[in-house]
Amino acid sequence: KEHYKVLVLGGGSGGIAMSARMKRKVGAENVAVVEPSEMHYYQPLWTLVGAGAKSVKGSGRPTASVVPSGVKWIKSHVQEINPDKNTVRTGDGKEISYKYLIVALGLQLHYEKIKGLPEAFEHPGIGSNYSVQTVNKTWAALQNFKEGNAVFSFPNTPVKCAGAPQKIMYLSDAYMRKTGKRSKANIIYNTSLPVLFGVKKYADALWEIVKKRDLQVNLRHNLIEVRADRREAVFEKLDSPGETVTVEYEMLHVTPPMGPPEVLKGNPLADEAGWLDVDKNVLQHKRYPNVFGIGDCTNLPTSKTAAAVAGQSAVLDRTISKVMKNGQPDKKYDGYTSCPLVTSYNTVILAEFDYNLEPLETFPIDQSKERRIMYHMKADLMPHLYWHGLLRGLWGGPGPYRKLMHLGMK
Ligand code: FAD
Ligand code: UQ1
Repeated sequence: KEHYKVLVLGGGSGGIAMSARMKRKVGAENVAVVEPSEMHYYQPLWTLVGAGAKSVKGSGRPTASVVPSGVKWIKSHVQEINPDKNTVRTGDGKEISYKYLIVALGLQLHYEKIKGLPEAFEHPGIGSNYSVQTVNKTWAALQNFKEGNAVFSFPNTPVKCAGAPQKIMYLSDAYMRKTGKRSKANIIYNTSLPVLFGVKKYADALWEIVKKRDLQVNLRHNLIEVRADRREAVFEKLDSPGETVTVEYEMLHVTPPMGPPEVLKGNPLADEAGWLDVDKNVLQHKRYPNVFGIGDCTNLPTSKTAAAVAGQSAVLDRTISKVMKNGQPDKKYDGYTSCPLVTSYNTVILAEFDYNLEPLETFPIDQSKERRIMYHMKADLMPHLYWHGLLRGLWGGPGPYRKLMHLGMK
């Protein structure tokens, strides 16, 4: 039976960042990561891929190239976790034991929970930036748009990067203005949420943009069915049970319902809803002290993003150090998360906030204003920070820099 001092489940943003950090701590030969995918994707780029500003090819690199050298890559999926025995079973029947376990399994997309999906993606006019298979279909739908409704959905579940469903709307609006089609388009954002964005400061700025650009926002509208042959999308009105509205579309962007990874559901490591049950301050499991969690698979009450993963990786690194030395974890995660709200092909509102939904801005300027410099950060700087910083365990979020940049300022 294989044994590792540190076993990491999932080789996405959080799993690779922690593999790199654990390699430094305990040596590469004592670390393994279980990940079935041949390719690792920088998902934040897909917002720009869907709008034709970047290529999907540029968003992926072979998993083999991001697993830190010397760390064992177990190319299989986790089938079962047994935290009472400190073992994990993989899809190919292997049993692996561990001393410390880091769970970084991400979340699952549930296109199939919308009637008519995923088959509808075979038809024109429908796309989704949330998966590598469908992101180019967004760009195709946008380019082929002639006239009619362009509809954007937001599901009735937790999602990753809660800004992404509306970023593609702003980009589509900008594209249609550029190509002279805007006057023939109705742009509609149907969201399950009761708000446009969870943090008031940024929501206020976004409502201004929505008004100025004549974008129609319908709150508490949840996509339940796509009739691709008739180009119809059906929404349920969450505040009037039983009532639905059917919208004809020329273009439809779907943000799918999302949920916890299948292996966690019903597992002793999961909470009632199926998310990994961790302490929100130190990221240690609430009942199994040798188990830790990071990223989208956890029940941390903050917005699920790679920026949050960065902040969490620095805290978790410290927590594990303490636990390995039989000490008390001390460094606390403040819920830091960030969402670069792309509002056109050259502007971004850089939302950054914490557990209390209070803005926690890195730069000493008002980040709720649309800015070109922030677009460059998102499109040109962030990918490098991701591949060379976060994934190598060298980027723990902007916390330390924020303090520097605000020196001498309130
Ligand atoms: P992931 O990176 O998704 O990794 C999970 C890994 O677990 C995957 O590699 C998967 O293959 C693996 N896995 C799943 N099941 C199993 C199993 N049973 N066994 C083994 N392995 C398994 N974040 C930002 O900070 N800024 C942004 O601008 C931004 N924009 C986004 C735009 C889009 C369109 C999308 C889709 C996401 C965006 N994000 C953004 C969110 C960000 O990509 C995620 O929050 C981040 O990748 C989460 O990291 P993770 O490690 O928790 O999950
Ligand atoms: C960030 O750290 C990060 O992860 C690498 C992102 O994901 C792509 C982000 O989008 C953002 C905004 C951050 C935060 C970084 C700075 C410099 C504010």
